[in-house]
Amino acid sequence: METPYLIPPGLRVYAIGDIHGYLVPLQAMQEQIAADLLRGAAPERVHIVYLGDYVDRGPDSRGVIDYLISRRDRGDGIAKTFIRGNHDVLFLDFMDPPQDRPPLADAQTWLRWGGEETLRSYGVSLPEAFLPAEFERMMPALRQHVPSAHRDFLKGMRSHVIIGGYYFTHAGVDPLVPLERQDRTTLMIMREPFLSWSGLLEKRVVHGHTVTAEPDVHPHRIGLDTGLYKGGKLTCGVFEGAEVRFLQV
Ligand SMILES: [Mn+2]
Repeated sequence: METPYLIPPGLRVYAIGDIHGYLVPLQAMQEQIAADLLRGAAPERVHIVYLGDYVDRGPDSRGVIDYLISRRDRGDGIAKTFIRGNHDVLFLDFMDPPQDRPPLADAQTWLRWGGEETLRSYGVSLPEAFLPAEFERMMPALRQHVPSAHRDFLKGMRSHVIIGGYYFTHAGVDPLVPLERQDRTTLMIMREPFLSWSGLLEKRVVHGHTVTAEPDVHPHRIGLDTGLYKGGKLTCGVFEGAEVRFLQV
């Protein structure tokens, strides 16, 4: 289908969906990207966008963050953007509860949604029951166990990145609000009416967050969360000019 959305000439973008603490598929995906770059004519410039939800559910959130930091610091000439997912922000908020919200409710939500696995990966022991007193013990314990480089990495995450006709973010956008006025939280949790929107948007949105069996391609959006943590695959969208293709692990 003819698309009005284009990536600027000379640039190839790789966008990687939700990782959720699974280090091995992430490493395999980076190898696939490296191999992909060696096939055919090399692009002038490369940009890798990580779509967020690096932590929770899977067994090695700590290893994933370590690995992403090492990719970021490689000096390989590849631009990288790390988008913030709702899980990554729940993790940050557990360490430093925001002043304007009751911390316990958020903390309980986080632990129920896979935060326990993240705590375990950082060597924080879990109590039998999550009583308020236990939260007060775990929060500073986690702060001690998480290297400052990891916290700096998480604090450096972006809400979105615009590349040509594409808008990359974790969950989606509010289709009733102009792109330049999107709310940061909305970008991390949006489902409807964005997912079922009919018609085009200012830019084509590339996102994760909502699991589908295969890459979810529509005129206004492309979903790349193929449910790695539920036994599905890790998906990477490859964008060049008007072309879109996929790598999977
Ligand atoms: Mn998410």
